[in-house]
Amino acid sequence: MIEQARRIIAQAGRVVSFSGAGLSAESGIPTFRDAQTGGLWEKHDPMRLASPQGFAADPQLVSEWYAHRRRAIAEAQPNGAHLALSRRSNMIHVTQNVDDLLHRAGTEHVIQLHGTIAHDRCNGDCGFREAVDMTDPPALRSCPQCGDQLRPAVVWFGEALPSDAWEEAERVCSECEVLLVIGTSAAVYPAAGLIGLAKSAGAKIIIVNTQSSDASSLADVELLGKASEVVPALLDDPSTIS
Ligand code: BV8
Ligand code: ZN
Repeated sequence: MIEQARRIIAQAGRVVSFSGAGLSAESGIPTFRDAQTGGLWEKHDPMRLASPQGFAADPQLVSEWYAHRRRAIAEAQPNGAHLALSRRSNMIHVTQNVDDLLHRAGTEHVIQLHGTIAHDRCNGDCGFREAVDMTDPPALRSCPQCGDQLRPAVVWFGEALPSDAWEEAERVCSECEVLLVIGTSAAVYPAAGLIGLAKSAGAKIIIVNTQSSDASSLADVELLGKASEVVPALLDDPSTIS
């Protein structure tokens, strides 16, 4: 299987990666699914916390949850999969992850569909935005520009994706020859729709996941294994470097 995947990548010019929480799982960042089955916040539904309604109902709780995640991300290190992707300067990386591990691995061309947890922005529409210290994340605070509340610059459930990131992701996924899908349950939309878009545009779909997912039926090759092992084995092999 991995030989077949290497051949497909070796023959391709335009290779795009599409990733989810499974890419960062081995760096110690719990996936959304794991978040529902383990750890401090297990009694809170992540999709409830990651929503405008959740923030309106209890902004203190939501900002503490993001502070908790920011500290965990600051303590984490990019794993073998992030580093292997960063060594592919001719690849474009579309991710659902709000963590900064791809960037910290030195990866260029990262499109974050669901925003970044490393910034705060105004919850109103005055446009204020600033980077936060992830090792010492700020508590709930007001916007210095308009006095509304500041919130993480991530896309919450029920909110639209940033149009520039979405349009660029649609373009690169409809023009790629190979879409390397890493560590996603492919259950959140419109992001998951990019896999079908690439497939219908003629791309080969290679999936890396520890188990089958909603995207399995679209796979040309499905490699069941850990991202930090399979992705380097796939991309670092000289036969795939065109
Ligand atoms: C919107 C940021 C409308 C916040 C996130 C169509 C059909 C059904 C529902 C909808 C639909 N269209 C819209 C919806 C509603 C909703 C949605 O999709 N709901 C789902 C749950 C059914 N979508 C939205 O609300 C979107 N907005 O539609 O707005 C609109 C439009 C115009 C104008 C106004 C409004 C916004 C969605 C984005 C929400 N924000 N994150 C934060 O992080 O705090 S989503 C968040 O959850 C992540 O970003 C990611 O996208 C998702 C989690 O999925 P994964 O990353 O795949 O992680 P998961 O835990 O699920 O799975 C991990 C996978 O890794 C597993 O497969 C596992 O096997 C694998 N794995 C684990 N370990 C490893 C591994 N693989 C390899 N190696 C390992 N070691
Ligand atoms: Zn403001």
